[in-house]
Amino acid sequence: MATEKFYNDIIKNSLVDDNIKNIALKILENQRITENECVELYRNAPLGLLGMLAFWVKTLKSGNKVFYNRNFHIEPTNICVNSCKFCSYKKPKGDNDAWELSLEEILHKVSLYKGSNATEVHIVGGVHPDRDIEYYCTLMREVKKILPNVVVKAFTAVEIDYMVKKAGISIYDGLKKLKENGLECIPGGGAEIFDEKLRKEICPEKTESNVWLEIHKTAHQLGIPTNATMLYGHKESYENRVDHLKRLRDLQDLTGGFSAFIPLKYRSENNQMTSLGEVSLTEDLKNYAISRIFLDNFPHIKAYWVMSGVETTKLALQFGADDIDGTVDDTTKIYSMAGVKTKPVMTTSELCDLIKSVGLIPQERDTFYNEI
Ligand code: V47
Ligand code: SF4
Repeated sequence: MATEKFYNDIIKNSLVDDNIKNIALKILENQRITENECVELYRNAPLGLLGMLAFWVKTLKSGNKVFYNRNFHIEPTNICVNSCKFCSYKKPKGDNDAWELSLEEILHKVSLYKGSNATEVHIVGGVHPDRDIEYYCTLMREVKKILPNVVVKAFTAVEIDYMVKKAGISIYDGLKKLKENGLECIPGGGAEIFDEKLRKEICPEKTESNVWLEIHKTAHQLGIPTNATMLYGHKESYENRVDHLKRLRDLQDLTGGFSAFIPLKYRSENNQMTSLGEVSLTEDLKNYAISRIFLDNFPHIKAYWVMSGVETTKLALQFGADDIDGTVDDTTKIYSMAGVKTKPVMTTSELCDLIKSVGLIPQERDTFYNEI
């Protein structure tokens, strides 16, 4: 292919050291890179080279297209049994900023989308101590009665872990029940960082890494597609990031059930880790690019515009991302409470303009990446 030769010539004639050059040529030839090579890219690869390679990998997977969807978010509650140190969202019961929507309030919000062309509802919240799997099954059934054609993408593995433990049932039985009651896709939250030592430090009560992975594996076995995230830019090392990505790549080799990987930058306002501050835009772009390169078996890398902001999202599309999530249309407090200023709603024409502004082609999709 002419483009491949063009890239090949650039790499061979570039001034980067031989180690990086060899890894780059491997990527260009569509070969999988190792964990050590991945750490080497994080440490020593020039950003421009990473962007070129990640864009090449993205192009092989999705051409010039960038995907978006028509979705809306519902956050039933921010009351949570856990106390993750990076979380600006969780509030104790009775706090002025705490909320717990009743079933009626949630269904009222859902009914506002009748006739709206929305294809997906994303339902995620805190792990509420008084709510159980029956409650969430009822919620999904009622949502489907109101919007039968809208796909229910709901509950992080952390919420699911709590539901099944509370019900005293296995992960398999719990997920089967959720599926029978309307669950069609599981979002990628709660993965944070898999390294056990660091996980204990930043989110001590949270679902353990192996349980998070087991829930996603079981979902895939039941035919429920899922996403995966990684919270980066806090206390993790490059080795921690690579370990996280490797565990995801290994599971994807086994099941093929992940649709998208979503890097989530740690946002620092109003939480117990505020003093850490935030990493730079350079670090964000490096992370998008390396995720795209290393996760060679993930079909999509999502730049979640609500989290990253519009300008970083545009840049992420040059560094391997091929999806920007959707209209979202919500108060999406998880980020606004952590200091993100982006107003969490975009029209489809604004999403398309964002994509076109960097010379790429917008493609509407449904939750399962069928083109619409
Ligand atoms: O798991 C919490 C993260 C996640 C902060 O699957 C924070 O399509 C940054 O997973 N700074 C939930 N991040 C959101 C999520 C998600 C969002 C959009 C789409 C999808 C998808 C998934 O938010 C949590 C946690 O990693 N988070 N606090 C913070 N201060
Ligand atoms: Fe609860 Fe999620 Fe916040 Fe952790 S990140 S405290 S699980 S709402």
